[in-house]
Amino acid sequence: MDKILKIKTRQVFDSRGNPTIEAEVYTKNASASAICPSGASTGSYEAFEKRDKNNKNYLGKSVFNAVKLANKKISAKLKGLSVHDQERIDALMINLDGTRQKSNLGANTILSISMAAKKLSAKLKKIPLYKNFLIKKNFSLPYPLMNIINGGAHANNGLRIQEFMIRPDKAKNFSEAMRICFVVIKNLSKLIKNKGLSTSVGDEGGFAPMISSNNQALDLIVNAIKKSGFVNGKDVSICLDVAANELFKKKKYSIHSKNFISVEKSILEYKKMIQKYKIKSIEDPFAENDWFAWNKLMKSIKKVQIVGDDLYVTNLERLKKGFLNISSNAILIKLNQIGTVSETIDVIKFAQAIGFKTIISHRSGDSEDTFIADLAVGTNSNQIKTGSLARSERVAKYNQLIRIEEELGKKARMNMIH
Ligand code: 2PG
Ligand code: MG
Repeated sequence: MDKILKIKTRQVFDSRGNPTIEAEVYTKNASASAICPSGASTGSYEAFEKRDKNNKNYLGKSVFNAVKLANKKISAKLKGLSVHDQERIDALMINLDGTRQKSNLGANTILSISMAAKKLSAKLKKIPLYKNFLIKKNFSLPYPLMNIINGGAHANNGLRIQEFMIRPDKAKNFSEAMRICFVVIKNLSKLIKNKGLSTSVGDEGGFAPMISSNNQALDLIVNAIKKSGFVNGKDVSICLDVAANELFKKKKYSIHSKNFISVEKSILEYKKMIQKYKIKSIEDPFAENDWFAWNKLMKSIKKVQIVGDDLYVTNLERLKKGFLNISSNAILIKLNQIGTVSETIDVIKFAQAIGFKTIISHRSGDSEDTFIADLAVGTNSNQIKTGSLARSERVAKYNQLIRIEEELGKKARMNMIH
């Protein structure tokens, strides 16, 4: 048995320059480490992120208390457990925390250890990480959802919708998926430059030009797709993350312009947008508690992937509620929304059993850790959302998927998109 000897954690920094926690799990002869990501447009049902609110030196953002708890309390608790018994490791940390949203120990503290344990288990079994999840053979690669124009909380350009993404539906393999996105992004860059706008990027590596109308962003992307020789809606599809929590006030939404309008009117606007731009996927079209609006949208449109992110926060209870309410047909999966690898796997299993597409996702504050690339392959997840082809913390995940595809060789195939 490969017994856990100790846990060592430290404060490191994420891609936005904010402190985050890195955990290292040790057995006698080996160790593995993992870094916890952090979101900006967070759902209110997400698990708690522990930070030192009173530490002025780091403007309340340091994680030294979490580090202390992990190195002493959690380390002592996990000592002697088999590193391969992920469920036990996670259950012990959940019990030690004892709260609904992991507010004692912090989901960031717990998750970094949970992920590091999973990695160490794979290392000791001498298998790649992706082979240490649900799928044991017939692996498939996810379609990338590349966030090529950033708005909302991830940029300061005034764009209302947070993420304008492309998905290379035509790609027969992952390398081809990357090539298609690469070409579209390079053409988009030229188009933005030609308009005299800046090609600087937002938090997730997508361009963040100073434009404020959704349609302007969508027109740019449609033109980039065309210029690249691809057909919008066929070879390449446009997908959105509205992050509507941020655009919601008094039962009304300001998704399509600065004006707040009703759910019914917002749905009409969505319909126009879907038709005009052939949009194939919309994440968080409405706010996290507006179950009525989600259901209404599901009833009003067909053949569009509706993705719950802040709605579900990778939480099994909320997913069950959404399923009964017919709220969406896909779920975004973020490990740190729930706080352990085991709970994340449970949610993925349930989602797949009810026929939902699972989309593994980064956070807007992320790191060089590529855990989610392996998670996507190892759970047969349909898509992965991990930013644009810019900023190393985003590109690192794509590069890991390229390595996995290479390693799988002839056995590698793409997941089913439809
Ligand atoms: C989202 C995510 C990731 P954040 O809303 O889907 O793109 O953003 O990490 O800021 O919540
Ligand atoms: Mg989202």
